[in-house]
Amino acid sequence: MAFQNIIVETRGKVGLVTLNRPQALNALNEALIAELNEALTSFESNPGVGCAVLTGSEKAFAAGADVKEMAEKGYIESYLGKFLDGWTRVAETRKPVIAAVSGFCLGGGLELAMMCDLIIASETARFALPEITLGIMPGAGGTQRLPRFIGKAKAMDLILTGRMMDATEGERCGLVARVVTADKLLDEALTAAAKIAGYSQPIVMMAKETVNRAQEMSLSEGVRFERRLFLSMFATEDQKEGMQAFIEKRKPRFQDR
Ligand code: DAK
Repeated sequence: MAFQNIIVETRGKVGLVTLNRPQALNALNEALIAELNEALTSFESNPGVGCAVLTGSEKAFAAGADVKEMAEKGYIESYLGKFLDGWTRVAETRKPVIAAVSGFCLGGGLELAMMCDLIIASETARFALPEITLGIMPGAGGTQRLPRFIGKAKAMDLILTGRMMDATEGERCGLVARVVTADKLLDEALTAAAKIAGYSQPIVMMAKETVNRAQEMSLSEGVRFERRLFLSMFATEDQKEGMQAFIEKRKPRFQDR
């Protein structure tokens, strides 16, 4: 597929998607989301890719869903036409996805970043859910995911006022995993992704799935789920290799089985 709105590359075992609508600060229109989903699907089915990085430009990760595309939509037309369908693909990705965020990360852009597994931000990153200023509220998981990241008080603050939060505040309240200078952002994200991609792929995927279950389950059910998957890892060759390599003081050679 030839992409018009994103750039797709692989760097070793890392799949890299760069949102590329500079004229609209990477506003997310239907065509871009379809292309992103296509790229993620190709990474999922490629055994040579172990982790993905999703990034934008220095000025904007994404300034939200495309307001110009949305403005004239009506309810029945939107409902019947599955308007804005396909936005959950990132959250359904089984391999890890890192969001590398610089500049504006607003509305649907922040919702997209929160569907990734971790956010690495440059000092220039600005986060907001400004939908309230447009006469709507977040509609791609923002009201549900943001409080899980940063708690109810701060989520209410952001969602009801529409204000922007900088990277330092984002890291302090748990939205952002790491903050780096703008020139280091992509390197930092690619290095983290390469590290993840160098581990056993099924084990990484199980670890991701288990952490995500923590959002959906009670503690005791989650711990039980963890125990089941943990024990299953002793049926893998990679567990044998990982532990043997430790004992022999060498680097493990994981085979993804
Ligand atoms: N949509 C369309 N175009 C946008 C845009 C957006 N979200 N953000 C920026 N642009 C365009 C601007 O219109 C401008 O285009 P021209 O006028 O040059 O043609 C160009 O990008 C540069 O923007 P500015 O001239 O405004 O640049 P500034 O540096 O002055 O300001 C800004 C940057 C980010 C503060 C400003 O552009 C801004 O406030 N943008 C809008 C931010 C916003 O309100 N975002 C939230 C949109 S609502 C759902 C899925 C998703 C959603 C909902 C439901 N489902 C699955 C159900 C999401 C909704 C949203 O995200």
